[in-house]
Amino acid sequence: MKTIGRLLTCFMILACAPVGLAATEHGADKAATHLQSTSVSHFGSDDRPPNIVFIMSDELAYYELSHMGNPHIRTPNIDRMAKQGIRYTHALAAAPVCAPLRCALMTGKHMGHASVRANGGGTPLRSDETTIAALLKQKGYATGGFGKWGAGGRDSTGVPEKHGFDVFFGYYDQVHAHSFYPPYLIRNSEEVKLDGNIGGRSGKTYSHYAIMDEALRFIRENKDRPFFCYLPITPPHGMYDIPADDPAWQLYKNDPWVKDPSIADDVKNYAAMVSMVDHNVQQVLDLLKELDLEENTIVFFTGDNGGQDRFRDPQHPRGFFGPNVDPKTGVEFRGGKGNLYEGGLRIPFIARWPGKIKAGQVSDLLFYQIDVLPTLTELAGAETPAEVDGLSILPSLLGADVVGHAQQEHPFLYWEFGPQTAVRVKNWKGIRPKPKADWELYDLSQDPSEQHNLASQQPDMLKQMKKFAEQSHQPVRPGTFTTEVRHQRDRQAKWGTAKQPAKPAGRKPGKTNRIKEKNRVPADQVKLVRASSENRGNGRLARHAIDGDPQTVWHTQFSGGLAKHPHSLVIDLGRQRTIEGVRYLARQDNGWNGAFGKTTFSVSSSPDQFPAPVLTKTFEKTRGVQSANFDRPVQGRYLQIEVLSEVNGEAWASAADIGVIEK
Ligand SMILES: [Ca+2]
Ligand SMILES: [Ca+2]
Repeated sequence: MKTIGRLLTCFMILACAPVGLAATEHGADKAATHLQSTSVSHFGSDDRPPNIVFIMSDELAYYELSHMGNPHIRTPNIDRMAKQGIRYTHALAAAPVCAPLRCALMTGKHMGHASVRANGGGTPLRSDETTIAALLKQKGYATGGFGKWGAGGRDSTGVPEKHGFDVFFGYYDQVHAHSFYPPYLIRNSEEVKLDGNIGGRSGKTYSHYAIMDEALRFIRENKDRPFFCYLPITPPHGMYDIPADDPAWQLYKNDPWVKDPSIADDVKNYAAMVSMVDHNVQQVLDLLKELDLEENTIVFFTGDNGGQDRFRDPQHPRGFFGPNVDPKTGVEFRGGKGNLYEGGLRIPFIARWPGKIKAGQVSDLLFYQIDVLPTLTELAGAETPAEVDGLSILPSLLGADVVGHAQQEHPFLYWEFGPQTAVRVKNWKGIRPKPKADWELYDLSQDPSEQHNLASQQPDMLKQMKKFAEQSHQPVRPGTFTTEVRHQRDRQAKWGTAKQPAKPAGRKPGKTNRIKEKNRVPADQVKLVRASSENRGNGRLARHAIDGDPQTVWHTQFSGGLAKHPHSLVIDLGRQRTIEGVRYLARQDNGWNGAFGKTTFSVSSSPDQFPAPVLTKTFEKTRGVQSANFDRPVQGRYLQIEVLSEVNGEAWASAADIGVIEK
């Protein structure tokens, strides 16, 4: 039976899908793959189709792996995996954010057909939709998902156990997934308590460890039958928390930047979280080896959406780790997570299968996440539903001769997200950033940073793209909830009963505060007389405290000797003035190191002698502008600021901006 099935499959593929299918023949190819539904996989071992492990790290960006040249982050295991298998340079997300791309990945449908197109967190798949897991389950696969689902909250039509997963353990809702210490996780819509957790940023049970444990157990328990292990794991997505004793820290113990107190803890945690993921990848590979499953298991490692320029500062305008900047050439991808420029879409994508995928390959095949479904169904000998927009990349993975047909390419790729629309035709990208904006057109082979708009020079290309976009978009039809009570409870579980840090007044995430008052002595009339110390090693100079720019920071010395309290600044106001008070702005990045605690202010007519302080003020831990108002106006030209303590009780002082207020 099996032999006949194989022969039939080969015949049908050869008959229906000749090399180099044109756009109009796409339908014929679908018929061919559809006919495979009765077939068996001829890619696994004799007695069973191959196991599939698909690891997708949330937010891990294209240039955040060490084999891509990242100077800070260490990923030795993923680097080795890439060498042992194939690495893709033009793998793209199907959407630039979590929820829609998870929907697209699972259903094989692009954004014009997807049921989840918003990133609210709980929008569900419809009950009539088919997923990778459901199709593989029909072929006898054990199906397990571990991590963040994001394609339907509890009590909706989109829950994973109604979409082919025997088990899904982790987070259903994306807000829930922000905490690594939630009071509970979800298994098949039921709550699984996590010991000692109340939500927020600390607790006893690190959720990701529980999720990885369950995934590894799933592989072990299903070692004697084909399995699909889907691992949409949440690290390094924030909140950026990782236990201090995680083995990942070992990789960084000698790195000067990790010891630099002026670099925020979240930045260091992010790197360690990526290395934790790297360790997890090796755990999976080690387990497959131990179970003697390596040669019948294909393992994928990828990111979910394009990189976000997080942890930006003046020295790192595209983010501390440069997720969208090639560290070898400096060439940048435009944009990032959330938009349809290349920065929002380019993802790492690696596959390894000893003996089946030739080692050391780098492929520039252009494809996107909707192609995963048809790839896995072809691999498993499962049906590919007719409504699927993706194309199998199996020939690229295993070789056209092995698969029995050539690698097909998309006549075009399509995206929409909120007001944005984009179309890709080979090296050409058309993008309309908002409905009323003009289309832009870029030749990515010459212009990977999307800087030179060729729309006016290539009207025919753009006309064709607009047509593709028009024919691709259908109105969205999401699934439904029977009740949102448990879904809302999951969203609340992010903070649980933990104290949610008060949002500093007037500061939205990512917003930079400024001292804006009209009677501030203008920054260009103020000069630094002296400072007790400054850290030159990383350019955190004392003059940055009074330059009027909230992005530049003064930090006291820590490299080449640690300077301790009291720290002081003496400022020349240019002439005798009547001073009412001072405004202090703590650093606006994610760090708190050096934020002023107890501070005194003295005013004098001489830079060398100061009377007793006119005011002693203890500042709070906030990014907002803080006032230190004198009891009554004081005359003088020079201001001395003495910092006696830091908000966290550490040894340093730092300031993003200090403004002197005149009467
Ligand atoms: Ca994401
Ligand atoms: Ca500054």
